[in-house]
Amino acid sequence: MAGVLLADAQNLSILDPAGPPAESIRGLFVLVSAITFGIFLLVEGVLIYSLVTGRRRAGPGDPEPPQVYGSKPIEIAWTAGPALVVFVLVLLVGRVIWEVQPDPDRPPAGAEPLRVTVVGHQWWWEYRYESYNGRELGFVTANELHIPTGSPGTPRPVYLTLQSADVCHSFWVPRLGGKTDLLPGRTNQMWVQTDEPGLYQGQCAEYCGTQHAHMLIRVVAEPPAAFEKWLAAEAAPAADDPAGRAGRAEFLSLSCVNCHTVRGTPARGTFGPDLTHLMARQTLASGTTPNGPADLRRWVNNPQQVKPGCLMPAFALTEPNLNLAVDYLETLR
Ligand code: HEC
Ligand SMILES: [Cu+2]
Repeated sequence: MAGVLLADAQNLSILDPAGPPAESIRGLFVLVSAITFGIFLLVEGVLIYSLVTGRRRAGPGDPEPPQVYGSKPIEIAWTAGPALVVFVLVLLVGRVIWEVQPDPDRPPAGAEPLRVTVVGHQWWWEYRYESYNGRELGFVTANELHIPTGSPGTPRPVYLTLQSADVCHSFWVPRLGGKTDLLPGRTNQMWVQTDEPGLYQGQCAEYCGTQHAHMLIRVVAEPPAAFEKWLAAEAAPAADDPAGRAGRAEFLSLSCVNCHTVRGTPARGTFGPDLTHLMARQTLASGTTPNGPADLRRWVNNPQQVKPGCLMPAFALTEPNLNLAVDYLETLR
């Protein structure tokens, strides 16, 4: 099963943070758990003590334990105590919100961040690369978010602007940061940052329809030089590979162009993922299945078999036409 295969490297633990916002959240989780566990022990301790000392003794004519009717000190204690606890929790949470929320008036630490607009779609992710280090980017890609890693002393923050094209979604990569919703008609912000290269996985965390469970998030963190290389490759228009010419004519004659963009060709649809550098992605359909020639062919032949209910229909292409279209897609590196 594709799901199992892709779960190989999965580490979705908030207890293993890889950057500052996730560290703040773990700190809060541990502290709040400790406070509430302390309260639990206290309450259970008093309860057990009372049960033991106040229990009915054997033997006839046993006197009842002393009865207490109303007590000002106790009333004050159990009002002030919890109020104080809640007040402390509010302060702790307030500090963490301040730490994980980007504030336009508070410049980021370190270099001018990478800025990406994330648009949630049923059931895939659109990534609009806006700027990096103060440099305009202006290209769109899908489903695999690449970010640069920092190093001690040189943090490389990534600022995400979150929007939705349809219903509510939620962006959650536990090792990088907390859940932030993508809501129609509203723009949210979050930031992530890490010094550790690697693949960070996540999941849409707000039920958004049939294929919500196959709306996986993959964040590839790579050292700045490798990231620059990826940026340059992604920013370029699609390759014009002679091997794909016949396929390209076929692809452009199909309805694919109404939903997909291939930069540098007349295909300018925006309903589905940008396919300009499709083969640079490790997975198809938002982490649903690996990306290789056979998987790609299976997908184009009938996406409904791979991701039932997804918003790309099956086209019943003839064998030769299917081969041509897939040959072309394979040249989009
Ligand atoms: C009605 C709009 C529509 C049309 C027409 C359409 N697609 Fe799609 N396509 C989508 C959507 C939506 C997705 C994302 C599905 C998902 O992951 O849930 C998608 C996904 C894909 C993907 C996977 C992209 C990725 O990054 O995971 C490929 C490849 C693809 N389509 C190829 C094609 C080809 C080839 C055609 C023409 C034969 C085509 N599509 C026609 C809407 C469309
Ligand atoms: Cu979703």
